[in-house]
Amino acid sequence: MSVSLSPPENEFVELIQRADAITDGNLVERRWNEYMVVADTHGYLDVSRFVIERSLDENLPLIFLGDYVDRGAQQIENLVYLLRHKLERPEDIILLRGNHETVRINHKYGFHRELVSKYSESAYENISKFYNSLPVAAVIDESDLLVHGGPAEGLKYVWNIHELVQSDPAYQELLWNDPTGSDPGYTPNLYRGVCKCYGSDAVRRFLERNALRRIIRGHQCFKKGYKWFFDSKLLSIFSIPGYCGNEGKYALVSGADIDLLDIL
Ligand SMILES: [Mn+2]
Repeated sequence: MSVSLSPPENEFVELIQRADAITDGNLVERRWNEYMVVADTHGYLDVSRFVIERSLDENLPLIFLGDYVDRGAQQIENLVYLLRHKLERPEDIILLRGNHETVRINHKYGFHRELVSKYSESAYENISKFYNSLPVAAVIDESDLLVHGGPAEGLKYVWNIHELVQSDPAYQELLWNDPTGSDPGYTPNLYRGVCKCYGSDAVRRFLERNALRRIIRGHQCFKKGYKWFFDSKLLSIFSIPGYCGNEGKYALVSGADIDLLDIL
């Protein structure tokens, strides 16, 4: 696509409204045997380009785990790029919501400032409405749960995600929670100051109750660009290389197998 990634305000707002109108709902389900998973991109357009081009070359569907804006140098461009591709391939691209797809966090980490300096406050109002239409989780092939943060303490069954609204604690925890090796259940997330940490028992019980195989999530930077937890029941991925002196990875999932591959 050669169209500008920095369109005039009316075109930008129209793009957001078109993306809002094709919402996948809170929980997306797909029957994919082979697919790509990409974690945080945070305004790093090169990362998004790399994986979208790879998915086109290999004719694979792909799912992004959220956090498209804040922090990086090309936040508007990254969002525009991803939404254009989502509109071109609505069935084959899933954009989940991350904790940075929220108004409060955009005010703190830069996207609100970038957007209103280029466009206007009313353009940003379209964004905040659009965020609420993004799915918070996906179940692929009735086996894998994909989510930005991880399982939530109050969430018993995956299908309960359909009924959640943004203000529900479980909805927030899906976006914010982190894994921990130090306690098997749910504990306060002292590092973030919000939401919870989940341990091995919390994950095992959630997977068993929902007859799922594993969880794939983003939200945290690890040196190798990924980290396995809890006997390979949970995979954490980070896709921006060099963000914290780390490698950037995406996952290529093929049935029960997962390959972790370099970005850029
Ligand atoms: Mn995050």
